[in-house]
This record gives sequence, structure tokens and C-alpha cells, in this order.
Amino acid sequence: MSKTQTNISKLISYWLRHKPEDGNIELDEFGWANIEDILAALKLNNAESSITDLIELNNSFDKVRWKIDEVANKIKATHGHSISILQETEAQIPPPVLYHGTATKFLESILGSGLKSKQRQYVHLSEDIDMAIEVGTRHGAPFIIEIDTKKLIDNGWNFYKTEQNVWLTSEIPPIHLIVEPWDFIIDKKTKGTLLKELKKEISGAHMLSDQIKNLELVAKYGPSDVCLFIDKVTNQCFVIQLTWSGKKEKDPWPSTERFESLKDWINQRLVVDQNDWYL
Ligand code: HQG
Repeated sequence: MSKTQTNISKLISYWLRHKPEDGNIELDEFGWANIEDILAALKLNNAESSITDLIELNNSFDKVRWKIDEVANKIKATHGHSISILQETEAQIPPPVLYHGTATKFLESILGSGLKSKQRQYVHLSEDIDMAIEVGTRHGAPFIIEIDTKKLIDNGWNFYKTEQNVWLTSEIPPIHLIVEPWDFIIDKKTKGTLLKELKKEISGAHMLSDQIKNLELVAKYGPSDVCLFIDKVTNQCFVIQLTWSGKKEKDPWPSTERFESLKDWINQRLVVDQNDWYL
């Protein structure tokens, strides 16, 4: 795509997704605009184009972004809206797992407050990891979050499929986010059991002996006994391998690795583990 074509396509997407009024364009409730209005607006922006140009542009994208009706009277953006539009199709059943591609720099915030739709009407999800990596890379070093769609549907979420396997849904709280290969979704009982075992194993000589009262379990590494604890006061994080001896261990056991913050743990450990996981 030439530079001019890129500029034209960005301008049209901007009108169709975010600010139709800037081009003096009206969208119907489903997000459709009259192509004539788009062409008139392009002309005013010194980017005179024909219907054929628009169709060619639409076909030249790396993925589907616009839909043009059969008689080429109307055009709409398939996804990415910040303005609120109605979906034309009913909610559908997605594949069991969908992926959200984000950037590592957003992860701490996402783990705290969940997946937000930010400026968009919906959270955007992909059917395959490659596309999620592409979406995430737009923001920085990519990171994948998995979604168990059945669990969400059971909890009242709707999923809308747009073109090219982009799925739209509402914001998703942390409890439903799968962050491979670490497991953040731990029930209260397991949390209690693991903390209790840790307390049994830490001796007076262990580096955590003074902090043990502040520790809370955050995540587990897959099915293993490696746990991530956070000190609620200092925000330091500890990756600890429990021994399950049920009694005070000889220092330095249980083996413990310290990270100065959750962010440090994300950057130094989680990101590395996830790279290995999806390779
Ligand atoms: C992140 C493109 C901090 C979220 C793509 C994302 C897609 C949070 C960014 C479509 C957060 C928003 C949409 C939280 C979410 N704290 N950051 N609590 N919750 N985020 O661009 O999904 O190519 O609005 O992870 O391909 O990246 O233009 O959304 O990184 O399908 O056709 O906030 O846009 O389509 O970024 O992309 P965006 P998106 P086109």
C-alpha cells in the first residue's frame, strides 16, 4: 500500500470507527455510512477517490477492516469502534479458547483491573496466537492472555464474531484471565493451604522470616509447587519452591528468589516463561 493509500485508509477508518462528524458523515445504528458521503469527505480532504479505489483499498489490507455492501452503496468498519454501534448478528459461540494480544508494559495493570475496552466499544480477541502477537506488537513487546470462553458465557458474557476471526466482548475481570504458564486463578482454599505450608517451612534464619506475616499467594507455576508470593506491604515478590516437608526447613530452603516488585517479576520471569511456553 502506498503512503497516500495508507493515509486515506486511516482517515476512513477514523471516520467509521471514531469520529464520523469530522467528515460530516452520518452512521446508522449498525455503523454503516453512505459511500457517497465518504467520497465527498475525501474530496474535501484533498484525497479524491472513486468507489473502485475504495474497494481496491479494502482488498489490499493485511486483514479485513471494512465491509462494503453488495451494491457498493454503503461501507462500515468491521471492528475497532470507539463509538457505540449495534451488532447486526446475534451473539455466537466462539472456540473454547480465544487470545488477547497485549504488551508486557500493560500487564501489571491488566492483572490488577482486568481487560478494559479502553477507547473501544469492546475488548478485541483473536482466534489464533499469531494474530494476537501481531495485535500486541502494535503496543510494544507482545504478551498473550488466554480466555476460557465457555466459562465467560456461563457467567453471562456475549461474544460477537466480526470478519477475519476477530471476536468482540465486554470487559473481562482478572479472575477470568489465563496467563500461561502461571496460574493466577487459585481458589481461596488452595491459597490458604499453600500459605500455611510456607509458614511451616520458613525457619528463623530464612530471608523471609520477618516478612512472612505480610505474604499472600498470587500465582502458581502450572501444576508444580513453585509459588509466587507478594509482600502486601513492600510489594516485593518471591518465587518459592515449597518442599512439602510440613516442618521448619534448614535455611536456605525452601528455595526463594526475590523480585523487587510485581513489575520486576513480570519482566524478568513471567515474560521469559511465556516465551518458552508458546515457542
Ligand atoms: C490494553 C486493531 C492497561 C489492551 C487490532 C491493549 C485489534 C490495558 C490496549 C483492534 C488494560 C488498548 C483492537 C488495563 C486493556 N490496563 N492496559 N486494565 N486493559 N489494556 O488498540 O485490542 O488493525 O484499543 O491490552 O488488530 O490492541 O486497526 O486495542 O493493548 O483487532 O484493524 O490497552 O484494533 O485492529 O489498545 O486492538 P487498543 P487492541 P486494526
